[in-house]
Amino acid sequence: MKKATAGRKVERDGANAEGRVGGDALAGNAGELHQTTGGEHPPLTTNQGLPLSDNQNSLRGSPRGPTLLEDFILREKITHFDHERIPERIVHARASAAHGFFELTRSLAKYTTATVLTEVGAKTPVFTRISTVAGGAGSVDTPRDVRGFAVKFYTKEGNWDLVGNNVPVFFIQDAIKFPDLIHAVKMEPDRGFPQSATAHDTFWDFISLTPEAMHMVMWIMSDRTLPRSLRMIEGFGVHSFRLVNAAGDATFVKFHWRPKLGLQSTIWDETVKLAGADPDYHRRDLFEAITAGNFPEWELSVQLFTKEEAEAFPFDHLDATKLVPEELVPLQVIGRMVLDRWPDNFFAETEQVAYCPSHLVPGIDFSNDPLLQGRLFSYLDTQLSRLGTANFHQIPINRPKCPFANHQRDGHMQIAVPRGRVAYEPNSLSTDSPREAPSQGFRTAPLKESGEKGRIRAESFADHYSQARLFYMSQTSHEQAHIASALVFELSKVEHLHVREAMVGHLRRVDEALAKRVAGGLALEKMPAPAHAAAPVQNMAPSPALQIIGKMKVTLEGRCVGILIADGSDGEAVNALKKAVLAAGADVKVVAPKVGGAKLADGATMSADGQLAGTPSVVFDAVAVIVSEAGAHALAKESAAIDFVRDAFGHLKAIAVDAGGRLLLEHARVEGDAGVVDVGDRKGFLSAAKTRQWAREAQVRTLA
Ligand code: HDD
Repeated sequence: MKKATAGRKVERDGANAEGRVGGDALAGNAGELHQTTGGEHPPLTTNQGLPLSDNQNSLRGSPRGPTLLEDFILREKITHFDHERIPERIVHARASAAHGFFELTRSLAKYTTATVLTEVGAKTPVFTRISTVAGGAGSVDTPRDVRGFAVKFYTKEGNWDLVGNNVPVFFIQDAIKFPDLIHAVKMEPDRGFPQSATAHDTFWDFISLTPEAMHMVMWIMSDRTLPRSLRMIEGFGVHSFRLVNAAGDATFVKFHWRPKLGLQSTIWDETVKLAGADPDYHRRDLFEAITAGNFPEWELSVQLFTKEEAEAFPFDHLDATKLVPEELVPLQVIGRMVLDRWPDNFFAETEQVAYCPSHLVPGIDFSNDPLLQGRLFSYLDTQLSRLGTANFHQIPINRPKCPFANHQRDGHMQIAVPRGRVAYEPNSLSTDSPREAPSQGFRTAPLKESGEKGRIRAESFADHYSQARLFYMSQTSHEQAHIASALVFELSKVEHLHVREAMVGHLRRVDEALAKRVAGGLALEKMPAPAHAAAPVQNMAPSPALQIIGKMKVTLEGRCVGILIADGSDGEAVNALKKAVLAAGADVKVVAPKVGGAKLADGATMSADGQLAGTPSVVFDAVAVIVSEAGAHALAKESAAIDFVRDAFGHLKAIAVDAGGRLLLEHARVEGDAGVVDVGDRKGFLSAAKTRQWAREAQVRTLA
């Protein structure tokens, strides 16, 4: 009979045969064969520091008997595991984040005392989290959704959180509507779907009854909510804030982040397919860029205006559904943000980071925007619920990098060990306890208030359509078509006819032609009456700065080209193209039917970065097909290869082909146009790849 040693630890080197009996040898230690060897591994311990001798087997009454309650090691491990999750954010649960720095290039000393905005050349550490809004933490990266753009500046004077979005306006004017808005957009409560989508009844029902949302609706129906990369989105502080100088004078300010790589979006069909091809598309893209040293960068700009200037605007800038056109108040670039370090741990940093619009520094102050005022309460309250303690500021990602001291004490998870007798202020018993600092401390900039107390919406907030119209009218014709088509798509998912009609009624106030296109796309029998407008709709001068196409940078920098190869491909042609694309600043990935690679015409093997079935062309900005005639015939039988070229064409991408590649296009019934270029014409391909083939769109889909 074997010795009763089944539960005993097997030696790491596997030499001790004594313990290798029964389940121990089979289940317990099979994985050990693959553990790394060498290096200095510290002993595995419990949370109390007790070294473990066995992490594979729980304590059992006999080798095949019950597990014992005595097994405190098992219980500690499982208990901790059971408590691993904290409540996910009610909005903005899905996100990616990175560390970096903000460098000031132009001083705003005339307007503010905030050193982060006055010390040119100083680098302030930041942690930036970019999120979707509606989906849960495990939802895909690419729904049609607004992106949150939250930056924590660890300044010398405390943490400043600029918690914005990639859209400069918001759905509602008053924070009291926020829970309704979010309940409307989230999964419908009786059925639990759709996840992360506005295309459903409750969202559009709420919107159709909320005219102030129309401006933001234009933005979310545009391709702004379908970003190509998180590195290619803009960010906005949305609200007006105030900068306060040493004399106590206040100037209104709006903050804008502009991506160095230019603004770029995908198109709807591409986005839908991306969600299946790679649910982590944006996270992977950001991770790969940062780990490769291609650090994403944004310029920070401000719009500055006085109270008197604001009074002359044809809208109220305290209303978060309004933007200040940059043609009216130009942007001034004041610095840059570079994200150069991926977090070490997703939970500890990206999940536990706690942003609050109420985190600001001396020299920056709030405005009376009623949405902002409500946010000042909501975020702190949310962090208490999410992180479970008022001591969340002690978590490393949230801790200010400047000294901080006060008399707040105790509470759950208190990490600090305050010394001394005194925990109050004023006091006469201590010589070194923290005291208020009148000269350097935060001061609220004075503002005279007068008027009637009450639940009253200012009359200056009544114009809900003029800027919606401004946005729509400022777009190129391609972008207008995308907005109209997005509205048709979304409203087609709405079951209630009266909601569809109500929305078209609103669109009639934005632009009659747009309303007609959407009504046509929905096949409405008759045109609904225009919605009531509480204020006359103004015709504002178009603002080209609101476009995407106009702002797309003609570049391959930060983009990626996919080259499809197969057995028999011309390796020289592939390498020459690779070299040219890399020189233009883009990344290159080779796709082949098998990930191990393909046997080239010269007999050499070229390895692949992706398998064709799992690497569709949607993940690339432009593609090339370099295959032999036999290769083309073989690929013609693969739907993944046909989809590869058809989608690249349908998504308006440049395609480089050799003779075999052209053959595959023929099989896919892709006729070709100016964006389909011979692989030898590298200059032609690079120039086509730097943009989209907009002229092709009418050929490949019917837009509203
Ligand atoms: Fe909010 C999170 C941006 C209005 C209440 N919001 C959150 C985040 C961003 C924004 C980027 C994620 C922060 C992170 O990465 O952790 N929110 C905005 C913008 C708004 C806005 C730009 C309008 C201009 N939010 C808004 C209102 C309320 C909230 C009016 C409530 C009255 N937002 C929250 C929240 C969240 C949040 C529930 C969820 C998680 C969190 O705060 O930390 O408190």
